[in-house]
Amino acid sequence: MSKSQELFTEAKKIIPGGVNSPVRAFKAVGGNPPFMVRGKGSKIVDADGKEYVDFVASWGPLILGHAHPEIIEALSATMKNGTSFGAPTELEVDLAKAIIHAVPSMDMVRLVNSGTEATMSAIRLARGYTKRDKILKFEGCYHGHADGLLVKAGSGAATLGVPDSPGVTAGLAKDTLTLPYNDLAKVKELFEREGDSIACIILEPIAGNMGVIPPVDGYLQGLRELTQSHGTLLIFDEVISGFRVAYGGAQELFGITPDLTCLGKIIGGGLPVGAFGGKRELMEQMAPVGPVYQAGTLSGNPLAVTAGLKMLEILGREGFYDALEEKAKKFTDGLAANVKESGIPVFMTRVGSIFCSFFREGEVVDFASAAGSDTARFGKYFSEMLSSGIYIAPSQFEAGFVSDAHTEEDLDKALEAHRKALKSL
Ligand code: KE4
Repeated sequence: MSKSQELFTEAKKIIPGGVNSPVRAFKAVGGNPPFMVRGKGSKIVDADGKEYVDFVASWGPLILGHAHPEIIEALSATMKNGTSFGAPTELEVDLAKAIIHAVPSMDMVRLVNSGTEATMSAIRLARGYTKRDKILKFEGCYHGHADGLLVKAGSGAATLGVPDSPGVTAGLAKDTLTLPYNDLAKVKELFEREGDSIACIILEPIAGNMGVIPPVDGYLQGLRELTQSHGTLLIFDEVISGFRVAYGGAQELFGITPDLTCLGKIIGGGLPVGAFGGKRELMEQMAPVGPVYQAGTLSGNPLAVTAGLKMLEILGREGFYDALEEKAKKFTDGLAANVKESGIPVFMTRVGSIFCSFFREGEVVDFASAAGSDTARFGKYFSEMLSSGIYIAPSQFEAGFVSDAHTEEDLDKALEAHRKALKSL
């Protein structure tokens, strides 16, 4: 028995499913998850000493790869002064400034500890501000595990086939309306009927939790116009896309200004963090200035803020995104060439350095079409890649991430493994 298997057996006795987040359990792809012990740059090493080229990047945060020296150095310096005060610090002001500078739709920002907290709080703010109860989300979008958002959710919920989790009361779920992603006509119909009772639309401007699905032309603009004309707030959940597809996120890439933005992952540089922000008029509804309550023991903690500050500083350097775009395009063009040569039906998507291969014929534009993928074939592909030392997300309904740390050699190795894996299907 491998060390990872031993650890997994032990873990399953005391942690549900042996994991602290369901998608890590490999249920969708079979087999046992390797337990990781260290990472450096583009590589991670498991408990049995096997090395992998990592395309999961801790589900997105590690756009610079593992254990980036400048981030480690900054953390070591901060740690010497203590780890948490539960009091305001200059570091939080600095990170707030950096975020607001990067995301012009934000006059103000509140730091929290996860993407879930960010979206949960943004929705509470939208309901408190508009005095409306209903929200609209889209099937297959995942915004964390707050009760009202576990309705037709993506990511692990879709992977495990529990998009509507038990424990979410009918009372809560009734206020969460859902429609297919990328179908503006359906949103128009809904808004004609009840737009004036909808507090907000929340969506991933680039869906990253049902695989990666870009918005179709005009979709985001259409949502912006509809919400504007009905007094509904538009919330962009940029927990994945924020600082990933551009320094200013998807809203910069597509030129659409939401009312509120949720962030996470990258802004914590690999430590627990989330944030939500928007126009001053909205954010000043938040306690202690306004009546909408939200709080957190470790919100804005010095370690996550230090890692996030350093990461944003590095991402802000000249040419970072151009270089990453070039690297990601070259890599996914290579994947596409392999697919063509193999004759296996795969629909590929990419926005910036996030990408996905849907194992199916035909286009994928929403959850229904994503769900038509051959998940058994994806499982076999996943296992082949893993045994070749390539670590990709253990689910068809997740994103792949190219990082600044991936070298030409890494990407060539991944392309060779990909070619071999396709041949085995
Ligand atoms: P967290 O609470 O996991 O920090 O963030 C929730 C969240 C919110 N919004 C978006 C767009 C997200 O993608 C996420 C979390 N992403 C998943 C993976 N796609 C996290 C991985 C996991 O659940 O273990």
